[in-house]
Amino acid sequence: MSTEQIIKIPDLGDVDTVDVVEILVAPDQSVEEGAPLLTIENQKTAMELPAPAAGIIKRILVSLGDKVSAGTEVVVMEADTAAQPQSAETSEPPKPAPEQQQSEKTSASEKPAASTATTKPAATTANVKPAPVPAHTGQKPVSAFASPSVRRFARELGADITAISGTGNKGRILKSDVQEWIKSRLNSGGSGSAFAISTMPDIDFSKFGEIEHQDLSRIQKLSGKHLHRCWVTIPHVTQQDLTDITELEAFRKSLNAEQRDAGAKVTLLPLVMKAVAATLQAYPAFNASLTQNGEQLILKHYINIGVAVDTPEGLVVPVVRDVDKKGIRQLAQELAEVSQRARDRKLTPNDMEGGSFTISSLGGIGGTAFTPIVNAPEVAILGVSRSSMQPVYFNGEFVPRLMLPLSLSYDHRVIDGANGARFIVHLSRALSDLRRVLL
Ligand code: CAO
Repeated sequence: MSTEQIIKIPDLGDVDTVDVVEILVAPDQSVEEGAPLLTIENQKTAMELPAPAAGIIKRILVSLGDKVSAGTEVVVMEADTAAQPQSAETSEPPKPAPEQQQSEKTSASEKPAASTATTKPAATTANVKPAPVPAHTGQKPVSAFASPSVRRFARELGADITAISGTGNKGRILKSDVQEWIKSRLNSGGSGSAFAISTMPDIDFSKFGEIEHQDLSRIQKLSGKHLHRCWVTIPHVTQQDLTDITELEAFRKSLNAEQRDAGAKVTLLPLVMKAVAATLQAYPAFNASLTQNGEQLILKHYINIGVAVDTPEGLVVPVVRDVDKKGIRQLAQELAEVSQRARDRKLTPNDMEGGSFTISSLGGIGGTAFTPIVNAPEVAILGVSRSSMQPVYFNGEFVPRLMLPLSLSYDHRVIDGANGARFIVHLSRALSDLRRVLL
C-alpha cells in the first residue's frame, strides 16, 4: 500500500528562512526511510531533511537556492506504508556523525515521525540524522553518505561529494576524505574526466629483483618540476628537418684553422645560434611569450638564447644575451665560458634568466632526432642532433653531403603548423648558406 505525502519544512525555531543548498533526490527515485532529501542551510547551521518513510519521490517543489521557511512544501513522495518503521518510541535513535559524537545529544524523540505528512529535522547540525547508505535501487545514488558539515565543507572547496569514497563507519565520508580527495586532484591535475591523470602507484620493485635507491640531484628535482609543468601545460608540436651544412662545416673548419692558438674553438653551436637569431627576426612570434590570460603575445625586441648544458648535476640553461648583435667568435667565446661555469657549478641565477628562445644541442653526443620540451615562458625550442654524411640526390646523381637533423618544438597555442614549417625552412636555408643571415 502507498500514500502520497507532501514533505514540508518543519519548525525552524528562531530561524525564519533557510536556503536550499542541495537537492539530494530526483523524481522516481526510491528512498529508504531517513534518507536525506534536501540540505537546508543558513549562516549558522546546515541540516538535512530526511524522508519520513521509505517510498518513491514524485515531485521536487523547490529549486537550489530557494529560500524556504517553516511549512514550505518541498517534496511530494509516495510513501510505502508497508515499509514504514515502527513508532518513534521503539525505533533506534539517529546515530551522530563520527565527527559530531562529542557534542551530540540525540534522543529517540528527535527521530522524524514517519507517519505524518511533515517531518521535523532537528534545528542544528548536531541533531541532524545522518543519511543512510543509498539503497541498491539500480538508480545512480544522488546522495552521498556524509554529514551536513562535511557536505558543506566539500561544497566550499568545490569537491564533488558523490565522487568521494568514505572511509568512515559504513562508508561515511569524513572531512579527511574530502581533504584527501582534493589533495589527490591537485597532484594529478585531474579535470574530472575519465582521462584525468592519476598518480603513479607506489610499486615495490624489490619483488622482481635487487634494487637500490639513489637521490636525484637538486638540479634534477628543480628542473623535473619545471619540465613536467611545461610538458603538461603546453600543447607541443615537433617539426623535424634535415639541413645541408656541408658549406657551413667547411667555413667552421676554416675559422678554427685561422685561430689555432687564440680564442675559443668554434663549434657548430655558435653558427646555429647566429642562424636562429636571424630566423627569429624573420618570425618574431617564436621570440615571444604568451600572457597569463592567454590572450596576447609579448614580442621581445631582444634575442637572448638559452643553451641547454649537460652537467654531472643535471641539465642547466644559461642564457647568451643579444645573440643578433654578436659575432661568431664572440658567441663561441661566451658559450665556452658559460658552459664551463655551468659544469663548475658557478652559474648565478642572473646567468639563467631572460632567455627568449632555447637551443638544446645533443649533436656532440649522437642521435638522429628528439622532442625538445618548450622552456616556458618561451614558446619554441630547437633541438640539434648529430650531423652525418648522407647521399643526397643532386643534379641527377647522389652526392655526399653533411646533413644536420633539426627538431623544432613549439607551443601550438601560439604557432600554427604552417609557421612552424616556415621557420624551420628559413633556418635550414640560413644554415646551408650563412650569407642569408645578412639579408
Ligand atoms: N653534429 C656533429 N658533431 C657535433 C655536433 C653536431 N650537431 N655538435 C657538436 N659536435 C661536435 C663538436 O664539433 C665537437 O667536435 P670536435 O671536438 O671534433 O670539434 C664535439 O661534438 C663536442 O662538442 P660540444 O658538445 O662540446 O660543443 P658544442 O658547442 O656543440 O655544445 C654544449 C656545447 C654546452 C651545448 C654541449 O657541450 C652540451 O652540454 N650538450 C648537451 C645539451 C643537453 O644535454 N641537451 C639536452 C637537453 S634535454 O635533456
